[in-house]
Amino acid sequence: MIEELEIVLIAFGSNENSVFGDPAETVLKAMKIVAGISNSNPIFSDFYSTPAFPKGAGPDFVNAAMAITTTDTPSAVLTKLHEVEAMAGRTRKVRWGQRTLDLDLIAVGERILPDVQTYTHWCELTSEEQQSNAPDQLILPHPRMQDRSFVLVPLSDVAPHWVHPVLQKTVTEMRDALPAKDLAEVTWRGAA
Ligand code: PH2
Ligand code: MG
Ligand code: MG
Repeated sequence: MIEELEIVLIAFGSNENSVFGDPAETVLKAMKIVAGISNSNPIFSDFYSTPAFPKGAGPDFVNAAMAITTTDTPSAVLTKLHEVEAMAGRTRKVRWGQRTLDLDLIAVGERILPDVQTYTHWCELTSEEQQSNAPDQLILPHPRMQDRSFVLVPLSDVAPHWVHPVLQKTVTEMRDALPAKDLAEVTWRGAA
């Protein structure tokens, strides 16, 4: 049987030094490790500086993204990403607090997980509800990807034409639909 290679979109963020170095060194090292799990040539985004969300939540982040391919299940990929976070010394303390390394699984191919109803529930939470509720299962695509310039700007380097399976928009279209002030806050800081 020929297993299907699926595209995996991953977002990287750091706003605290880790055992890998400063935030940019931490993200780069993590990207190189993640590249090792790809079944084909991994694609690296450029690096961006972004103000912490929510406002005032800590130092600026370095954000980046990657597209890899895999035959692994989404949960196997997530386990690997958690292992890389642990290698960087990540401890899960405060949600949305300062973090040495955050790897977010944004999408796996066209998959909608666990199902459209659950996806839609998480997608439609108000911003207040989002602060106090975190899903205990993997939701794909990432329910907040369409709102976040620090995800969509790097992602548009690596997968501009990927189409969101529920919203039916490309990464570029989602990025360009964001408020101009959100996009202006994302500053290019160089190639990986
Ligand atoms: N990640 C968060 C919370 N806030 N802000 C920015 N700018 N970049 C991030 O990657 C980020 C954030 C939770 O993972
Ligand atoms: Mg995150
Ligand atoms: Mg995360």
